[in-house]
Amino acid sequence: MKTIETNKVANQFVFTGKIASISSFGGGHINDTFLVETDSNIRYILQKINKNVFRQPLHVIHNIEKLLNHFANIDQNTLITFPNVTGEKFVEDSNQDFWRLYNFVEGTQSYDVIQNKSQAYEAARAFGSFQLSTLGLDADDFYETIPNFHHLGKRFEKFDVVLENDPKSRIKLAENEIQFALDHRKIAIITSEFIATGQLPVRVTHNDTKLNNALLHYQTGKGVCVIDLDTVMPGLVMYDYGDMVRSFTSPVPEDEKDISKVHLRKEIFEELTKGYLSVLSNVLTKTEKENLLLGAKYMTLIMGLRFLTDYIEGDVYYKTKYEDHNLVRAKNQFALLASLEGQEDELQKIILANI
Ligand code: ADP
Ligand code: GN1
Ligand code: MG
Repeated sequence: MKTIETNKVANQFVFTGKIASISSFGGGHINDTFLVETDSNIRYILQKINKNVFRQPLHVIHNIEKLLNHFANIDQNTLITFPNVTGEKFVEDSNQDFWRLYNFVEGTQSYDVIQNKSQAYEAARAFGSFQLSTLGLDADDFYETIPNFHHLGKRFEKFDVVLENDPKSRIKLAENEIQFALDHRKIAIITSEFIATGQLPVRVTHNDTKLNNALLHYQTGKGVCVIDLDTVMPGLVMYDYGDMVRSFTSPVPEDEKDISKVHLRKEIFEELTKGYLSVLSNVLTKTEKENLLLGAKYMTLIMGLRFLTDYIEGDVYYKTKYEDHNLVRAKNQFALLASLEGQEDELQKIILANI
């Protein structure tokens, strides 16, 4: 594969000024992200879409343009994409990789760990506002950019196959985590039966509402916008709520090695629930609201399972920095799920007090 020059790619987009520098940016697990600085002082985010994860990059581009055009029509222009010299919103390089250029949302910051209650409220309010703004969209107009992305049953099927093959002989190093996952398989069964009843509306959802995909104002702390729109596609609100609970409530990063530090902070859970429902309580159905906690269990389990599957398979999906990085991540998710399960009644009361 050729080494692609980011400068050459960036220069095929239409933007203001001349490139001063391009550097790697952010801590996402999926795409290659670069900060582009220019002599005009306007900054940009250049991203290469991970084609191992998004097999149809043009579907991702389609969805994002559909979404951002709709946002522009309702006067929400915080995040925009730029065209290339022939007017398309992407550049394809000689390795058949697809790139896009966003504005850098100035004056904002993203976090890996929530430091105070207000951040939880604001980041959740940003994801709630996002959901509110997508209500005018038709889910049928969006491609599924990763098929069965949040299908827990199918994730377990994949897990079974990987366990059977054990390609890196890692099963023996993850026996407790494998047992934890298998003991929780019933969540997949119960939820899939419930989803099949059609009681939860399919909406255009974000599907990756991880804390560092929300940008907060660096001085006021107010939620400014949400980013990482590659997984915006048909989905359930309980997935988005659940992934916030998963990624906001632990006091340590999702790859903390000292697992004894991992637990669900009830006060952070309460603030995120308040922030999200402050925007959405009038538009979600009763069934959606009553099943938010199921979403939290479901998403924490599915992420633990995905990290564990990737560990056993040999780290083929997530970017990793050391040998058992994915196993550490899986342990974190499972510890968080156990903590959630220990507080379930109190958490459900918090939700019911805010709907
Ligand atoms: P990934 O899919 O790999 O997670 P993201 O789209 O989330 O990629 O980008 C990675 C990080 O880059 C984000 O967590 C955020 O810190 C930063 N980032 C991405 N887009 C923007 C933007 N438009 N403005 C400011 N920061 C951004
Ligand atoms: C990935 O792209 P990023 O880092 O925001 C992943 C999410 C996981 C998350 C776990 C497309 O999110 O599903 O929840 O890592 N995104 C994709 O940290 O797989
Ligand atoms: Mg991200």
